[in-house]
Amino acid sequence: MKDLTPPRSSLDAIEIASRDEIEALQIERLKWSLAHAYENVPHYTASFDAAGVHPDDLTSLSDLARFPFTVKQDLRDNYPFGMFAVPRDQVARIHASSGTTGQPTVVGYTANDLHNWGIVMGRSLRAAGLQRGDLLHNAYGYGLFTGGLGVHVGADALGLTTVPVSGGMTPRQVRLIQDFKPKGITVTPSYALSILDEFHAQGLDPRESSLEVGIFGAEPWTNAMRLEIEDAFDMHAVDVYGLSEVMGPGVSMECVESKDGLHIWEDHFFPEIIDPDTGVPVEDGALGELVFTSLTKEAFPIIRYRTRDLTRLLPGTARSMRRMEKVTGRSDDMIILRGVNVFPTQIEECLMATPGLAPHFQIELSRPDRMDQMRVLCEAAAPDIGEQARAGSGRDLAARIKQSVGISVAVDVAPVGGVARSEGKAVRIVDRR
Ligand code: DLL
Repeated sequence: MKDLTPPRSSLDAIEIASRDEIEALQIERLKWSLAHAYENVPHYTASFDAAGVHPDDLTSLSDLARFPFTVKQDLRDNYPFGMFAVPRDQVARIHASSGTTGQPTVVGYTANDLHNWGIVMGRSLRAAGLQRGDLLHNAYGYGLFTGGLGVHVGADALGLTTVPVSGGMTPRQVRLIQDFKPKGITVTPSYALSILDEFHAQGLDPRESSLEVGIFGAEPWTNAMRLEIEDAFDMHAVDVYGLSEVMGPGVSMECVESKDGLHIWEDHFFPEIIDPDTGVPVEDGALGELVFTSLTKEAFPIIRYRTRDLTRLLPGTARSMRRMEKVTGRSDDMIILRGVNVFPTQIEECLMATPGLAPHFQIELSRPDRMDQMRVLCEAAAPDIGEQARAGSGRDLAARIKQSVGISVAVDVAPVGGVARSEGKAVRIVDRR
């Protein structure tokens, strides 16, 4: 793999500023953001008043802890535009969650917000090793989902040549990679695996492709998966994080030279980690729920938004801004199986360590006789692996899960192609309880 470290001279000054400079900017912007939300969004006026706090009460960054949280239900209650802080005709773009599980949540951006999104997402693509003039194959979905258009606005800001292919039509993905020779690909890690399979199906060697870096996010993935993908494509694999409520992709990004967690672009998004049960902020380094406050957003300011994502804050390394550890999972996706907490990423780690198995998997939960049961559906790594060998790999995986996670699960190893493929975010848990 090539060294893709961006020259230090190409970084924004704030990326390598001192902590004092960063904090001075944060406090100034935080005061603006709290006042902007309080004055323009009835929800924040009411919630601050109810908590007995006023934006003027904030004199230090730690004072933020006195302000109330915002949760997804608040967005639903204000559907569609009730959380906007500017008149509708100043909103340049709207995105929304799919709404398959309930009321969709709607977010908006002014032209200036889109400009700032370009700054943070462009910075993220640069941190991955891309520079002006490079070709990017963008396979995140375009549409109401923020992935496709969010990466796109960053690619424009950085001056890349973007192929806005979006998700799906996997044979065409491979064809365009072969023909256009992109340097970078932006895609969910699970869909990257589908593209990988398609390379093999077409008799092509993915290691011979032009790709030098993959920028993966929108769903949890492990370091074991990173190694698998890096080896399969002979390219770097780095992590990008974000969520619609806070902006979209480009809230935090891993640097290609360090691959040690994701630097949060703290000049636009202020992070906290809280104890999910008590809501009390914890020290940097401790595991908890990630909470974000936007510092510059005009159309949709967000104050202390509870992401439900579990991670910890770590000091800066390749950049001065703090890092977040790779997300373990969402608290919503935590399975409690007979008293043991389990995340799909733990199953992924065990799977990746088991020989003979492909990296695709799904977890099925059922309750046959009042006891919760977990079944892991995965598949053989190669078509010539027979039934007996598959059963053997299944036993291996079950033993590994028992040993490292502490739960007994059933494992089914299907022939190649037996696990449903994703074209975007993978569905890891099928709950039949
Ligand atoms: O998934 C934004 C995005 C698009 C990020 C493309 C990265 C790349 P939402 O659809 O609102 O936005 O989903 C946000 O996805 O709260 C996390 O639970 C999860 N997520 C996003 N990035 C990562 C990541 C986009 N790198 C939700 N690792 C978040 C783990 C992630 N989980």
